[in-house]
Amino acid sequence: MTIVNLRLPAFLALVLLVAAACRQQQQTAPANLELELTASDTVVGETTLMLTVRDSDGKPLSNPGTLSVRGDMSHAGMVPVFAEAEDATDGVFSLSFEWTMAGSWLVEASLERPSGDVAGETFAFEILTEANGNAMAPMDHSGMDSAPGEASAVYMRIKNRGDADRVIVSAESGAAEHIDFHQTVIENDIARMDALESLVVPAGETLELRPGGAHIMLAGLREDLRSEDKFTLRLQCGTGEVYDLDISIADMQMGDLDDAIEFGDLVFSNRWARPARAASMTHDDMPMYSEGKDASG
Ligand SMILES: [Cu+2]
Repeated sequence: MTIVNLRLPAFLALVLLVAAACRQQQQTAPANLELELTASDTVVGETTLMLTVRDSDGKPLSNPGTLSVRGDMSHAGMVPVFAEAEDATDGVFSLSFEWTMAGSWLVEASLERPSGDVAGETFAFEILTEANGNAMAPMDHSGMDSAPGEASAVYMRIKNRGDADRVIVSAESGAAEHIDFHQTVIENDIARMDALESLVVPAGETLELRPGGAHIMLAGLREDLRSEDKFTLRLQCGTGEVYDLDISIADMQMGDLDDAIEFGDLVFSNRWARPARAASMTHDDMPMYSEGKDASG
């Protein structure tokens, strides 16, 4: 079992907070406290988070206070996962948590001291699917150059002016190796993504792909998707037609783009994707961490 602790320098955490765009909370620096967060597992599913609180001398605090954590996916506007713990043993909180999806997570730990002061810190985790969990090692987030590949999602509106349903069965692009159709499902305040076999655009209706709903997921990016750039996505209909669409890369959900393209009965508009970083893996900048080793630096 791999234990990972990827501590973000405060400035980088802020950069990521800005990049995440949907996050609203600012963080407070720990006041003379050292927080360390580890996870028993970094594959999708249940895990135990352990937060250790030490004083400025490195000694575990006997009565640190009350801990609450909030985990957010760094993409796709997912619903956060919350957990709380009131009791710490020898300065260590242990709480049950669930990685609801694979991808980049930011876990924000807020510690309310008995005095009422709040200390907070944000930690990054790269969560893998069960299938690739053994094949890939977690990577350091502290240097932007060695960030693991992120996922992106494409959103758009597809209007069907015809009187037959249209079914989009596949998508491909030079921008990413893996492209899937997903539907975000929220149950008991936990979000997950279900795979969709196809995107159905009923006759006379408009299908809206949007954050928190159906979307086209890009993984295994071949290059960084940078804000204000574009890339081409090809969708294929069950009847064989292909639609080559230019997709705008944008930092956050924007208003309507004036970009309607018509292919027969179908009109594609408001096509955008989230910026995301491709993996940059060279041996020099890919630190590996062994069990329990503190990866912060
Ligand atoms: Cu998805």
